[in-house]
Amino acid sequence: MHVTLLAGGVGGARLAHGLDLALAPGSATTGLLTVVVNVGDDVELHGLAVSPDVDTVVYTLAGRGDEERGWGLRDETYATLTALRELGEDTWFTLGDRDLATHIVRTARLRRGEPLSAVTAHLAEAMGVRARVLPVTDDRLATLVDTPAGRLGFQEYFVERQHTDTVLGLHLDGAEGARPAPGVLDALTADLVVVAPSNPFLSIEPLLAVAGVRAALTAAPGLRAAVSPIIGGRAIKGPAAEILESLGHEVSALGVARLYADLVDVMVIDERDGDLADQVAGLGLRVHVTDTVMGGPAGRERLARELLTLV
Ligand code: FO1
Repeated sequence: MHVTLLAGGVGGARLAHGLDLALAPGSATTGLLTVVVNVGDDVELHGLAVSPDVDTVVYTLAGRGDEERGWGLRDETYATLTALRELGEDTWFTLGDRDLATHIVRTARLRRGEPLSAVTAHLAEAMGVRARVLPVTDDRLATLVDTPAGRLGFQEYFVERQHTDTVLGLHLDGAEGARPAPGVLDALTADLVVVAPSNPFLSIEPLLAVAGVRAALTAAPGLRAAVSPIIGGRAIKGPAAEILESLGHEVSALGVARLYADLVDVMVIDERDGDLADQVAGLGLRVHVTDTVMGGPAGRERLARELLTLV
């Protein structure tokens, strides 16, 4: 079976890990997993090209991610960051020593003219990742966040200011000219395309904004499912609930289902939201109600296996 996951950072990476385990050689359903990842949160720091969502997916699939934080590498040290601080650099973005090696390699290869997709393939292979990890575009695409304090860069909003500003709107800088990276549109012809329980505005919208992606998902020949990132009116992680609210949407799995109603066939909602199932079905969607909280690898694999049975 061919499965494609549209993913942002932490939530996307956890489901990617579950799907990778569920499709592994020797399992009941073997297959190829492609993860198409957001790059709207990419940022240049200390002269280095950092792709946080791409790295979160790669590190998690490699089994090297810091599971507690959800991002970065496990067992990190911070000698370089300390030295940078002593040299007067801003160090609000926590870059570990080993993580910095990733950004050094990425920056060097990009400078030599390699596209981000090729660099990502190299990094994923070097870390022993079986799945194909594709940044949605090799072109520049930057998510900018409009707030009462003005327009902020994504990581300025998310990490430096700890997503405390009210989000009034989003601007996807470069989206008009961004073309899908090689393999992205083809990946949407998979047997199953899953929209991860990532932030619909910060993580999924930048994927859909790349030329041809929304149309390819709308016309996808396989089964399309989305997993709600909102459970019981709250997000597991991050500001999804606050952004739904400030942009005028209902803060619930139903509110998320309304955003995706024209793009997917099945909406997967948590058992705590079972009372919303009829209203979600009323949007013309199939509804699958289950435990969507992915704790450790076993929970991720269980949810992934349930997704595979939807096909
Ligand atoms: N998120 C934080 O909240 N604080 C950080 O200091 C931080 C550092 C960081 C370093 C490398 C990396 O790959 C991700 C990192 N993240 C950090 C997560 C990152 O900001 C993601 O873009 C968001 O979680 C949105 O997906």
